[in-house]
Amino acid sequence: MRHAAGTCRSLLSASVLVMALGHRPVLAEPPDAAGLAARTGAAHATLLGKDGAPMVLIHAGDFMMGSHDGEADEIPAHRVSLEAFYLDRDEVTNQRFHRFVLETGHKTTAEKEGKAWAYALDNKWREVKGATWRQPEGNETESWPDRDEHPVVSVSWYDAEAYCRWAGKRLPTEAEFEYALRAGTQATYWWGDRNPGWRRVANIADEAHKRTSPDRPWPIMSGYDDGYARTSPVGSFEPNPWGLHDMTGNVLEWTADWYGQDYYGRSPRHNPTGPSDGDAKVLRGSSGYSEPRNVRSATRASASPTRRSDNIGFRCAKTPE
Ligand SMILES: [Ca+2]
Ligand SMILES: [Ca+2]
Repeated sequence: MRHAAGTCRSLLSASVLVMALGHRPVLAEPPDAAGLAARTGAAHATLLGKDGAPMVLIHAGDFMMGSHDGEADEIPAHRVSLEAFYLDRDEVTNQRFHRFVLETGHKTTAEKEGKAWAYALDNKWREVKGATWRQPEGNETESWPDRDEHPVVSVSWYDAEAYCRWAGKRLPTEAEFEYALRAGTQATYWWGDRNPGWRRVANIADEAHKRTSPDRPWPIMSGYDDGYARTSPVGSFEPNPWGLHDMTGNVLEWTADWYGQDYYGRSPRHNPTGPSDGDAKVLRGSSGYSEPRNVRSATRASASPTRRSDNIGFRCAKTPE
């Protein structure tokens, strides 16, 4: 396992400490959660979106984005400053997405085209006929009932963007996602540089995944057992230092930005929003199928905005009014 941010960590320790002390996330809860609202600041409760999902206020600040020694598209590590924003505490669930579909009649890309990608039990990625957010594996791979609290998957970027717009929100930018994922940390992962061991920090490719897919061709976080071979209910794991769940792992998440492999070399310092156009949108945060190297905080992924598969979901952001 490589430690992508090791060299810059010591140089940045002072500023990271300042950032950590200066960022006290405020959890915005529904008005009926009066006790919690009173403790954390009731003024933020009105900023909830139409979907009622709890949002965390991420304070303005700056951080080092990318890495010095990761993949080519993560270089150079560069300082980025951001305005404050709200971010959903959790990935959008099937239950919330269902309500959106009932209210709007939205048809997902997978439903319109009759197929989606899934990781089948024979350790192969394939396009599965009939696979949609309602049945991410179609009839070809394992399925189980009662996924209301699991993250919605098999949704394209267009589906994710439509949901966030309906909810009065927007997709986070790539920079916002990495800032919120790192939550003041500069280590390889938000929990540190090492295998999490006994700590339950994220649903990633682990011993549970290996048990159901023993022939999988890529490495797992050896010895770490999060208990889930595929998706897990949102919020099943320890939150990161800013109170956000599943920023690492469970499902990859769509961001607003177009993907540019060399974008970090020309990114503006303040509120970067990605290239003006492109062929692929940025996915961040890794999934339950992700090997250790791809679980790193700096890891970038991308896909066509029409891509949908059983390891891709999203959460929404909102600009304070
Ligand atoms: Ca797992
Ligand atoms: Ca995630």
